[in-house]
Amino acid sequence: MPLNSPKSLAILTIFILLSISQTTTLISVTELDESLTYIWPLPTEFTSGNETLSVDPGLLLSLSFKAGNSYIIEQAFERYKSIIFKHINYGLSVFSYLRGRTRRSDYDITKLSIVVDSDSEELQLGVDESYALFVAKNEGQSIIAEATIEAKTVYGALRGLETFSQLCAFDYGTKTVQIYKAPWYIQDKPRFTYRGLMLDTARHYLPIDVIKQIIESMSYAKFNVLHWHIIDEQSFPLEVPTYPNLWDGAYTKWERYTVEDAREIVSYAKMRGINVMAEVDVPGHAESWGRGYPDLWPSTSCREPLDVSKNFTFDLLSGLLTDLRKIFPFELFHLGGDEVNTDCWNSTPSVKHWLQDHKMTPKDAYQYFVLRAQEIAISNNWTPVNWEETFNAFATNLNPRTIVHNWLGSGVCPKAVAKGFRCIFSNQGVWYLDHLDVPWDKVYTAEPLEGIISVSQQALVLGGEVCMWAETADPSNVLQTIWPRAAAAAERLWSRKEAISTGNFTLTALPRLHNFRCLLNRRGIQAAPVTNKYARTPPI
Ligand code: CP6
Repeated sequence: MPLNSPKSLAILTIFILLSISQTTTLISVTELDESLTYIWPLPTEFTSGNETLSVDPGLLLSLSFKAGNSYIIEQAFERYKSIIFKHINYGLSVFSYLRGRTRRSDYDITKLSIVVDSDSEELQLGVDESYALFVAKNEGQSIIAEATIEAKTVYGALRGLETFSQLCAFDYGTKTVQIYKAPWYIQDKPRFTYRGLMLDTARHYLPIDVIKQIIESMSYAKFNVLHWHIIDEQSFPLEVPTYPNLWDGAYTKWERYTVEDAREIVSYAKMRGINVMAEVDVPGHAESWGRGYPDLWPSTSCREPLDVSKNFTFDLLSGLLTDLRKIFPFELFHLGGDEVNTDCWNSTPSVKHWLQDHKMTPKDAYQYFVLRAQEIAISNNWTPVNWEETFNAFATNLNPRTIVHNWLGSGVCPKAVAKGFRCIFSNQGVWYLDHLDVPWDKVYTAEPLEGIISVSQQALVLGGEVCMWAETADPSNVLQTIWPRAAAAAERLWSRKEAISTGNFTLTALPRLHNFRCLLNRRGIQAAPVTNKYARTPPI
């Protein structure tokens, strides 16, 4: 083939373009304090050494899984490989290889072994997320060093992969990936089973790609539940096949999720070990439902709470939840129940008569609505979660399986667990991410078990959740608002209390969080600076 033929020119052009696109973008390196361990959240137990091991960019996966292949692990391995070796120039390594510079034998670690006990890929609350990770030299063997992840489930293996990726550092001098401070022996498991982040897609619509980016970033901090507050009074962005006018309540027809979109989010999250808990907030916060079905409004001047007096309201709720059941396999379902202002039930004649006929006060009707909604959720084989007002108003009548979701201050979890209910901690004073004035250390020092002394009652606190209410957040700022403060909560929820609660946070946690924020940036997540007080000191 002559060198000036169109074909060879095309090949040459492609090669040049590839080489240019391989030019690495370098992000400034911060000095690391050798005495700290830069894994976020901090593992339960670990020891490290002072060796440096290089990692082969052609790293191989050796998976031992009872069920044979695991698509979840294979895909995760590929994702992490592209994160770890992001700066490795494959385009030129073909030539380096021919020159004999990057043979496998040049690297210490050429293979990652993952051993998983269980043959199930079922993802539910309480799935075993523990793992052990070893990275050590193998004296006198043909393999120079070994990296091994052992886990009970594929989801434990995913957590181990994340930790492994955080050990890998790109060395800007040699342009290779290195693991410092080897040998590593890590045994890790979460402190709490429920580690959530709430997204509100009703105040501002979030496109699927943004939601996926948030889910991907959640997995970096080992979160395991995405609480999707889909609908609220302002908009109803979800397709509901049985009641096809409901999504008339979306802002526009472009700002909507089809059933397929929602399924895609659930499966994208599952691939990262994250459950999706959907929320349908009733009977308050539901004005938008009536745009498609005005009968749900008590009257045109009273549009929420939903009309408690009509059978249609509960028929629709039942149809809606039955449709959602086919999308959301997670065992928990959030029924809201917060901020219900019943005044307008009393001021709407038809509803007022209904209340009188049934000898109900507006508060009784609020309870009646919440309990009927719970029955519908339970008949769909869901465990109901409700905001704390429901517990505060009629605790003993709630279904005993109810999980109480805290938000008003820190008082309710101690009371709920004393009555035998399970609880999720989301104190708005510390874990509402839209409160921009809450500094990272206030997020970090929030303690879900505060005020609960009995060990058996402590066990009823499933964990906690940071909430990203979206009145003032949309795709332009949502990631910056979530990160890095959500990471502070993530370490509180994952790591042992004793390991992170002692010492001077400015010395022990802040540099590590700063480093994790930098990791998010390197991985393409627009996390904001940790604090405007942590300016870098100029070199002397
Ligand atoms: N929307 C819904 C909200 C809030 C709640 N529920 C909320 C209330 C107070 C603050 C932040 C958010 N915007 N549906 C409360 C659970 Cl400060």
